[in-house]
Amino acid sequence: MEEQTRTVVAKTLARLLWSLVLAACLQSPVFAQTASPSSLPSETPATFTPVTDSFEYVKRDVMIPMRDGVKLHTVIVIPKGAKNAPILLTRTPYNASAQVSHAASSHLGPILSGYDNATEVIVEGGYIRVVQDIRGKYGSEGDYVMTRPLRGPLNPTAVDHSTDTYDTIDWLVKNVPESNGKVGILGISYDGFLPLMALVNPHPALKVAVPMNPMVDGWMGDDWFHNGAFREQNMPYIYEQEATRSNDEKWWTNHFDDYDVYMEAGSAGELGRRHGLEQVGFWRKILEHPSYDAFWQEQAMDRILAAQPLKVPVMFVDSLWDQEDIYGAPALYKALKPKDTTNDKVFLVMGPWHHGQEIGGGSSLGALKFSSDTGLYFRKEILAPFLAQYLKDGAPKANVPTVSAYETGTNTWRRLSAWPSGCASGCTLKATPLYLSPGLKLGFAAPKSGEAAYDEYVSDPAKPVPYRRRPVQPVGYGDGMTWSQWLVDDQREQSGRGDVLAFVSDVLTAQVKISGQPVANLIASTGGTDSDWVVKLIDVYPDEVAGQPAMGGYQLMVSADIFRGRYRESLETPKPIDSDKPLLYRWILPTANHVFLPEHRIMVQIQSSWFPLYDRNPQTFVPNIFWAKPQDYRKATQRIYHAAGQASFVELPLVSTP
Ligand code: PG9
Repeated sequence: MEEQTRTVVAKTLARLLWSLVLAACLQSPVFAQTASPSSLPSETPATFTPVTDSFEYVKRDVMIPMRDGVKLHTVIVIPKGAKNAPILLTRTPYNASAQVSHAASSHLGPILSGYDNATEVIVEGGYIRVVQDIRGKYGSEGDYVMTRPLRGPLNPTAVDHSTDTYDTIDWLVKNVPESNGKVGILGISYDGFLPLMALVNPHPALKVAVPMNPMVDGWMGDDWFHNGAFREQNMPYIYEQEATRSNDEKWWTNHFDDYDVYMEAGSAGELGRRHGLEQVGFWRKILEHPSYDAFWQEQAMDRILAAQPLKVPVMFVDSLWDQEDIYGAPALYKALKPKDTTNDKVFLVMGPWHHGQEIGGGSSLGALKFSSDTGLYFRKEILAPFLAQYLKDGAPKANVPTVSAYETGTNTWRRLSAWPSGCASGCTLKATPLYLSPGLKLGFAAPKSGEAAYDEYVSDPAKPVPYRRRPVQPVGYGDGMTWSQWLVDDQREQSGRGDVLAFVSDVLTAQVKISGQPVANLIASTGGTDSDWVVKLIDVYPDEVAGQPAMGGYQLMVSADIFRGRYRESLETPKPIDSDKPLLYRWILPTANHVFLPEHRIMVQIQSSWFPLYDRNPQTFVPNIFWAKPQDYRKATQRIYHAAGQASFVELPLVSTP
């Protein structure tokens, strides 16, 4: 028994000892780590520092304070070893970091290639590249307002883009020791509107500005409306731009064909309602301001800048087939050139491009082929020397004319001293009516009495004329997207429709050259009480084109626009139209610099919808088309008059050479 007791006691002690050893082991760090699978240490360091010694640039991310305390996120890319280098600034709502990190590369070129970066100009020029998020977007603090108006009635705060640019430039010249203290600002579209704001009370270090395809007047002819017709395919832009700071919320769709998306909802207001778009401020402002009231007039940049002293040399860049901002650049030139009494501050470039194409390949646009890379020509021969003249210490005066205008049709750059001027010397420019005539003819002879007075068509809002071949893609860029080419689409599709009138000239025996803005002058009646009118000036190619079979019979729009009939008497105050009464509708079409070649014909197409880029006019007068009800949309018989005393025509800016 004694023996047994001893054994039990020994076993109990041994067990106790073992438990103590085990407990001690479990508490030891080594044991604890291997025993718990959830505590496997992360292989990612708390912070990672890339090794960039071999890079040809240094990138600094900074937050620059504005006068109201808001800090704006700014990326500064400095070529390594730079000394006395000028700064090229772009301010953007489209993500500054993305604009300077297009590729993961140690070289400058790849990281800067992309939207808004005229890459070779920046890299070869040795510029310090600065890109800044505007207030309220991406990495910047503050509130976002769409194309934030200047301080004043539309902006009661103490800050706007002119003050933000001023404060930014002030900081840059004091805090970037590698710079020579000279700053240029450039950008495309929204980023082209922002350099316009920089010209209001400019910082003394701002030496030059290049607004490319700038948004200037959102109602007259840029992004939001054209002559009162609403560009509803831009609703997704407003949604994504304003729903969140970083454009994370994406517009949703339920059809492959945008034609169906916009038909299904009825009015633009209803489509917005179905997407919850009234939550965003700019959409509410659009709904409240369908007409050209003070809201639009007071933020039109051509009006604003015409009232400012001209201090900084500026080059406006226009794309002749700009599918987004076709109005802005020529309007700015027209408003500012008369103030340039020394003829050394206001310059204009017009190229055969879509929106922003000048910073990319410019050898073709859609089916059109130009015989050289017009984008490269712009960057190398115009933009680079122009920027250098004002920004680089000791650079020579650039050999850049006041106006560099690409002439489409002949595919030639023209160096001009003014715009519109037709040619460098020895030619005349005269507004000349090209008349619509009976039998769907077009010519320079005015209509005679006794001929048929009009042609007519039925415009049915239930079957609006598609502005391009269906299925209609949404607005967008990237693989497979052709939005940027729509202005050069073949118009044959439309000229064959019963609700489109196509007036055509005889085959030309001599060239017809136009330089400037054609004017649509329609005498028309509608069976409704409101109506849209679309006039398209078209170059019809010969039936067969040597070397370019696909261009045989091509119908190329050269200048075209829409006019909302309710604004016939006043752009500010819409009025119902008297039904079936021939009335004058006159509006200015976009700029062209085109030669209709011999063997070609000229065509004018007229229709009453351009859908779904533009919202449908219900053809019944309602106070606000955004809220038109399904029963308001009615068919109407449209008549286009071409009688003596009731002549309809397109006034061409015709160039004649002796
Ligand atoms: N066309 C675009 C835009 C400009 C200004 C306001 C809204 C949109 C753009 O390409 O930036």
